[in-house]
Amino acid sequence: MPEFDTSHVKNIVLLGHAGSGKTTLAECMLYEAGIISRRGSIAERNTTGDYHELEQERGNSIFSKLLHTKWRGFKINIIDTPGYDDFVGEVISALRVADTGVMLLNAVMGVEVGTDIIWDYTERFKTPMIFAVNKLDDDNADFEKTVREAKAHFGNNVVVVQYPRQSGAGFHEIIDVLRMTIYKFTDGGGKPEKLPIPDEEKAKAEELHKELIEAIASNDETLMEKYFDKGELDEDEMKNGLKKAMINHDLFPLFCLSAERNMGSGRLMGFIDNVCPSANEMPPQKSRSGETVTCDASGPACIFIYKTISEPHVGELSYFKVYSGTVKSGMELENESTGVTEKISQLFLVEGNKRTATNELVAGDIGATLKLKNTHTNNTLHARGKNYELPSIEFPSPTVVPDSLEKCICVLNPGMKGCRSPMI
Ligand SMILES: Nc1nc2c(ncn2[C@@H]2O[C@H](COP(=O)(O)OP(=O)(O)OP(=O)(O)O)[C@@H](O)[C@H]2O)c(=O)[nH]1
Ligand SMILES: [Mg+2]
Repeated sequence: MPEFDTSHVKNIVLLGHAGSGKTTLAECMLYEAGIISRRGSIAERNTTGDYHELEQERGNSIFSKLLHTKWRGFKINIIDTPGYDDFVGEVISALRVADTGVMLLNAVMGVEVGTDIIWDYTERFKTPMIFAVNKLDDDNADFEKTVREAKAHFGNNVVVVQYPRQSGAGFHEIIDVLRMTIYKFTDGGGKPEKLPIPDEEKAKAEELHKELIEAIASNDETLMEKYFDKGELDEDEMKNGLKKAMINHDLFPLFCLSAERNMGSGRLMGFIDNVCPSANEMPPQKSRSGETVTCDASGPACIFIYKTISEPHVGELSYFKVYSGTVKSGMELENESTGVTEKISQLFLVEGNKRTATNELVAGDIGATLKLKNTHTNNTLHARGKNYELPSIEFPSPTVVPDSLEKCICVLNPGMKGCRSPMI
């Protein structure tokens, strides 16, 4: 029996302009779930995500990283992506397999150019999206301005689920208008105390709660009728309505964070567990020949390779998502693109540069395998007797072909045509 079935696996991608705090947030998520015992930081060059020397030197992510965490009965696969536009290929391949995007907004800078560029890709994939306003502990943070900018750029479908009671150095309280509670953190962050909303915040919280309900109800006729009848929706109705609206790309709930102080990541993970769609709640994939590939763990095995890297002393590591069936170690799968039969000898759960062997991965899950003979990014492997080939990731054309560099980090467009530089 797998530890998590398909409906208990969530795949999220962390997105946002460079420096918005994605890698720091991923670190909080791993720490809160007990996957790591100490929270690394960008300054100390010891985060789980930014493990490459070059990333640590620059203080920026360059490659996307697969991480996973377990939170209250759910497995959350997290893909941390680089924010710089130069590495947008990493964002696109992650969006191909993620079921929800978490777009970080820097509360000091508001919506930045990188936010807009990445947003355009999320629109193409119709990825369900959450916004998370980060760096609320910064003295120059401006939550209201950030929300105004988000609505101006991405529409009024951006709905506030949380707002900070204060920002800057004294930031320690988040008011949640879905749960109608206040989360109060101690200096070290982590697990907050849940308290009733204080009297002086009640009017604002109730107004935002009403806005949230109306936004949810306006996307669903049955909920609208219930709202007219009762003047309220209960928490489950709101959650289900939000999920449906997120899947349809109609609503984008907005949360509050200070990743640096580890405030807000637990509630965000709870929302991912309870509201964000799992892969079997998303529209099914269609193969090139028009067949529907249903995300069902008991169906025929089908995996899609979204990224391949060469690891020193290890060889080729292929990252994949299971789109159908259950992949087990020892299984033989056919590569529709190259025609070879591959033996999946080892399966791994991934935590940055650490790998844990596992025996099986169910439909909807993401993992990695080693040493495939003739399988590359964009290939589909499937059970014998099928001819599934899933749509490829379309990488943008390179604007510069780096033929004069000594070494090139080929992440913008893996296998870039015309690139003659040795790769690292
Ligand atoms: N004050 C404050 N600083 C933060 C917060 N979150 C992250 N930072 C800092 O912001 C800088 C960038 O953080 P990262 O986590 O590397 O941001 P990123 O989005 O992963 O950046 P790229 O990988 O370059 O796209 C680091 O110096 C962090 O310590 C926060 O909540 N508050
Ligand atoms: Mg990063």
